[in-house]
Amino acid sequence: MPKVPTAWHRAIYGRLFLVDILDLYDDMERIVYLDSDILMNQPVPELFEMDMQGQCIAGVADADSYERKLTLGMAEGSAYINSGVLVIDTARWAALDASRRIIDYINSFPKALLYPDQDAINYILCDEILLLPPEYNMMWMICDSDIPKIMRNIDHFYYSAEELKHALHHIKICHFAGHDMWTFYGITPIPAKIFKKYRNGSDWRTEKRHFNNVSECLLWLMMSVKRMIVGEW
Ligand SMILES: [Mn+2]
Repeated sequence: MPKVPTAWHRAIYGRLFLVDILDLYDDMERIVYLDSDILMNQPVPELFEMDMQGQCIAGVADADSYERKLTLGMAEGSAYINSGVLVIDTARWAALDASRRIIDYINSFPKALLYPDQDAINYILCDEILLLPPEYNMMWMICDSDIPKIMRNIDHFYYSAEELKHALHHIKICHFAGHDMWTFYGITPIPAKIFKKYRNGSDWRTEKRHFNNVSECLLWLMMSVKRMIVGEW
């Protein structure tokens, strides 16, 4: 098991062992991995059927990709994807010995990696990544109707303004990365709406909001003020 930086739980490494574990039980050609902080807004059978074009994994470009590639010394044109939604070609993964190489990379890195599993997956499989359209992993930080602002925030090599706009209105998978969805309902309006839609249809619709610490509470208060200024969502 690789070392675990304090900000994370060792469960982040579970995705690295899926091919090895699941292959023991079945002859699986493809795995679709989903984080626990995502909401499925539409069925996605196409992820199991699409042409992987010979690549090992598919995913959506991460919001921090530009900075992470610089830090890891990756080529500017490489894809750097978020590891919360991954489509894995199991045969290719096994042929590349990906689990072992990714873990070795994490352990050999002198300092703790910021996003250990994600950084290592991208570094080791940099030539083996197929980009998915952004609607397959809409992270709250790019769920903003201000498209030029999003374009400044994410790596401009990946998606056009038209693709981002389309994704915003056709979200298939919504990812509440970095914040508990049940505390913040998403920082931005669109994820908040999606979260409320599913919460209101569930047994937890009357559940009260709870905070893990004072800073979460302060952040929520600041957001509430912003909501009062820009309008309720
Ligand atoms: Mn996540």
